[in-house]
Amino acid sequence: MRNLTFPHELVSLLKRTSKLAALTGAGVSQESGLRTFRDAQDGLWKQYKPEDLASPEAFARDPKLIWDWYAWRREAVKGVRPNPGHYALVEIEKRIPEFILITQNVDGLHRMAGNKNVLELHGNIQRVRCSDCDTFAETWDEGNEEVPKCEECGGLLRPDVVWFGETLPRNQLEASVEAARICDVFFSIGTSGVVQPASSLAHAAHNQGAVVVEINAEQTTLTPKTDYFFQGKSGEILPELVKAVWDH
Ligand code: BV8
Ligand code: ZN
Repeated sequence: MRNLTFPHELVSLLKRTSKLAALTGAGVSQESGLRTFRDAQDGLWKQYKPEDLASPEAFARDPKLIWDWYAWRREAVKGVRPNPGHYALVEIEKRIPEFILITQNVDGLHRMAGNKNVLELHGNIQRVRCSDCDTFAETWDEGNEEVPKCEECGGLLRPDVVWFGETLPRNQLEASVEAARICDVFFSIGTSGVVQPASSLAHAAHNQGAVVVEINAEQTTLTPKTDYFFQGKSGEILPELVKAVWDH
């Protein structure tokens, strides 16, 4: 791993900042072996675009297809572990008093790695709820031919994620808008910045004068507005940054 050097003023800013917000996307989980949202489809699912499956319309049209897609993705998540990028964010939470981790990811890997203050803007694929009465299901019969039903009301079970066209959980969204408004430093990590309203958070932070740092494998529409852009893998860059700021 090349020895990354970080601009001195960024290192000293991170040493003294108390309010840091980080927004993460699928790129942070890529090195855990989870394909990013845009290239998540393979095998049976290759023929579908994720946006066409992750919607209430798709679920209404073919509940079993959508249920099976999420069952396949739950299995994929079961097999993966947090990577060094996730663990670096746990280190950052330990060292920065008012750190908040806002994630678009539904894989639960940030909490698994040990982050406590996590806002899951798009839900969590491991949680399953009733599509009618919102009761959470702890267990369900995965194996049979049709979509499992709610024990309370008989409604169809669904993953507890936010589909395209659905509103984000109010309290998570409000807390993340507030975090973007008051932070001194805003990190955007492993996200293409395509999906709204999550992607508006970095712009809001920039507009209120926060220092914006982007870590991503490719440039994005946010890049021109950032104060620092590190191109590469978050699982390599974040641990190096933690070392440069806090470990010596
Ligand atoms: C809503 C859960 C409306 C489901 C997801 C305003 C403007 C424009 C559009 C809209 C808007 N408001 C609403 C919309 C429509 C829509 C939208 O944004 N569409 C997009 C396609 C344009 N938004 C919505 O529908 C949202 N709802 O706003 O409600 C409303 C309002 C009022 C009343 C009623 C309704 C809901 C959006 C949530 C959708 N659900 N997930 C599921 O997962 O199945 S979003 C889904 O896509 C993922 O969860 C993920 O969050 C997102 C993908 O984005 P990324 O995380 O950025 O992933 P991506 O693959 O794109 O990028 C990865 C990046 O990482 C890449 O840049 C890559 O280079 C980089 N990378 C790869 N490897 C690495 C790496 N970087 C570093 N290291 C590496 N190793
Ligand atoms: Zn129900």
